[in-house]
Amino acid sequence: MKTLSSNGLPLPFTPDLFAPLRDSTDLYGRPDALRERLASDGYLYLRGVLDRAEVLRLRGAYFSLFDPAYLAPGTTPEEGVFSGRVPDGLPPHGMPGHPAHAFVRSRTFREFVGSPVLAKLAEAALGGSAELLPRRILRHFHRGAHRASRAHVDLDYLDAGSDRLVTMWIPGGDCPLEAGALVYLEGSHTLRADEYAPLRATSDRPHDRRPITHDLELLATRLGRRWLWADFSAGDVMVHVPRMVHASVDTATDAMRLSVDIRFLPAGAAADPRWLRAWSADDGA
Ligand SMILES: O=C(O)CCC(=O)C(=O)O
Repeated sequence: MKTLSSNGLPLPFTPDLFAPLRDSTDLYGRPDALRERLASDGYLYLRGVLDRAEVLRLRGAYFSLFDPAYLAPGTTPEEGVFSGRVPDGLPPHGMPGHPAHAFVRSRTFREFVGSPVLAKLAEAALGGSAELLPRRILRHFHRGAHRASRAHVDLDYLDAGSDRLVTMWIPGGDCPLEAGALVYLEGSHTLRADEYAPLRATSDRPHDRRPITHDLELLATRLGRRWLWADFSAGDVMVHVPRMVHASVDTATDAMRLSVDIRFLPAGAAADPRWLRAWSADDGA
């Protein structure tokens, strides 16, 4: 049995705790069917929606912004393989001065997230015209950091606007589970917040009430639900609803984990004002 971890806590990869995501790629291009599936499952797992080469170009453009010492000798920025050494003086991820901060403000990134393919998918998911929120997050983790996203629902971060939003999570390269993939708690979009509220007592960030917990095994066991997973490839797109509980596992591969997450609202719906500015890791949102 393999054991994963999330934020440094062990997470056994067992059938009690894990099950595969349902693949909805066959519904692609059928907006009504996609919307129905999103409502029933809380997520859509769509393979190969984006051009793989375009995603890898984005990956290469990002990793080429770093000191080459960050990348393993003989590898390309597109591969994004960690050398095992974080360059001296690199600011914390996403803070001003870190490449991710400039990258989310770049034309390359703007064009990527502004893809008509994503806009069309958002329209299908929302059932009408959609607007992309300006706060777009680039996440990047490397092996050994023992850092991942804690279990949470997006609504706890976006509760000052309409709840009629959808999130897209886009792996910036191949992202098998061990590379630090996103995992979804099955059927969790139908849970009431008070059903998982007691789990908030077990948190490595007690000062922050938004994450539910960093203990993914505890959450799954207490709620009797499994974490849904996939080995993602460059070009895949996940769509999820704002009450779906999700998290990620620690990166255990040499290839670094890169992803983009973006949110869409129905055109004209009230947007949370914190999401109307470009993302910075210190923006508190
Ligand atoms: O990429 C991650 O680890 C977290 C992403 C996320 O929470 C989201 O897309 O809503």
